Amino acid sequence: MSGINEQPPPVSPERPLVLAANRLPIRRTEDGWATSPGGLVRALLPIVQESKGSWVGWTGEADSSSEMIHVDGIDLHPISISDRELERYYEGFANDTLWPLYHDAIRDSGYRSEDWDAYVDVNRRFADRLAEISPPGANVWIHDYHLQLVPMFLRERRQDVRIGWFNHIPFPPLELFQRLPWRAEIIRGLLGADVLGFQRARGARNFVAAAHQLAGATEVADDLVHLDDHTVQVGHFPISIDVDEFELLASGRATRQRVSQIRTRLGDPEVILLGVDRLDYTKGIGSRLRAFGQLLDDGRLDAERHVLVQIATPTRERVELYQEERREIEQIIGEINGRHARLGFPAIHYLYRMLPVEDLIPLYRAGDIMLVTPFRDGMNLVAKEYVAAHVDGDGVLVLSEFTGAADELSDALLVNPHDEQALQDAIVQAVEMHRHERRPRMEAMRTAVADANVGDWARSFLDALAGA
Ligand code: GDG
Repeated sequence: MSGINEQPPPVSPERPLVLAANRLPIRRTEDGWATSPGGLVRALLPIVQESKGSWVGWTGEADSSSEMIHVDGIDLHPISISDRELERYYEGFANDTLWPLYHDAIRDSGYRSEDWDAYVDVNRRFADRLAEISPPGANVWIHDYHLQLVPMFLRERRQDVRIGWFNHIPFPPLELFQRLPWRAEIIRGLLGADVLGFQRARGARNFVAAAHQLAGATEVADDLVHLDDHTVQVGHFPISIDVDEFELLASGRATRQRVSQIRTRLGDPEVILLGVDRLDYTKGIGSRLRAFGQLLDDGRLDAERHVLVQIATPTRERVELYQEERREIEQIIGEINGRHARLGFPAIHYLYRMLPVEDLIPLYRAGDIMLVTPFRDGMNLVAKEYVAAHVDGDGVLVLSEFTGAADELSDALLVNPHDEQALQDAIVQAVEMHRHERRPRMEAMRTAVADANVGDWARSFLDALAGA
């Protein structure tokens, strides 16, 4: 986390940082609660701790108590959400309406007014809690598409706090966004903020166009929009990972030993191809598997020499579209293994579970080729983690053009995942790439990732907020 301590902090005990996100950064343990791991949490927790701030969010359990929890030196304020509200606000409006729409409508969205009503109620509950617990003059930083009405609701109650909002997922072009029956309400909700942050410049541009068209906001300067005596800064702040942490974990002796164990267990193939994703239909897992299967069918790859490891992390398992996606992926894997596996040696090694990070990092290092092929992705941290973990300076990243990461990682093999032939050709190109080409590409990507740490990302957003 270089960068955080080099200049005066944009937040301080006089102007503490209050965070709001759908989920609190905690998980239940035998003795109570512990903070959950992850680069974002590790980057933000020290800033909250040092500024004596707090965090507002849902515990992950329905109808949980809203009594404050104190963990690792910070105050956590749980928002109680009922099972019915989870169905409507979270699984319904956030994940069945907004998620597909914001990811290029690659699945149809459901538009149900009872889901919208629950979204409004839960957003108001977040804003009320923030209004109650935020110290005078606090910096309030709201995260993601679950909470787009919170900026407006909070501004109605507290004009003394600075309000920032960051979108972890894409913000769609106007032609898609305007399908949403509650489009103007969402735009007005967001315009309650002082700073609106997006992963990519095009997300910021899409928002400005929607704010102009749907709410009559005017663009008064390059990154400033104005509505009803209030000016909002709109910018892009590409998120990153804790690069030092990944490099450190990837360089250890234990990791090197695990890498050679993995190769042996996989039957010492010439090339290990790897996919690591939440099992989400936006991630393009099925297309990638089909491309690999077709290459085996056509003899362009050979299951004895080339194996694919696919880690799929369970996610949103109660949502029907996710259940369907899982069935489809498992069927494709079954068919490919049925045709190409040998006894004891599947062509595709598939794990449907969340691995501990100590197991994930050796896999990244063992992966000669990383396949990151979403149809649309706000950023995609897996791509950056793979690059950071390749301290050996080798490895090839096949990366979808439709990820935020493609803006920074132009030395990856960039591919259009909708184009089956292009996807197959990119995989073959990665397999055949000579080390004289692989190494300079990886070096350029490692420089790009090392130049922007998650701490720098947090700092740049908070600097913008402090200047608002
Ligand atoms: C959203 C946006 C944006 C995955 N499997 C395991 C595991 N993971 C970790 C990875 C990575 C994270 O999960 C996934 O992050 P992504 O960025 O790839 O994707 P989303 O979950 O969709 O995240 C995305 C992000 O927010 C941040 O703004 O980049 O665009 O959609 O960190 O390492 N971790 C462990 N075991 C696993 O099996 N330990």
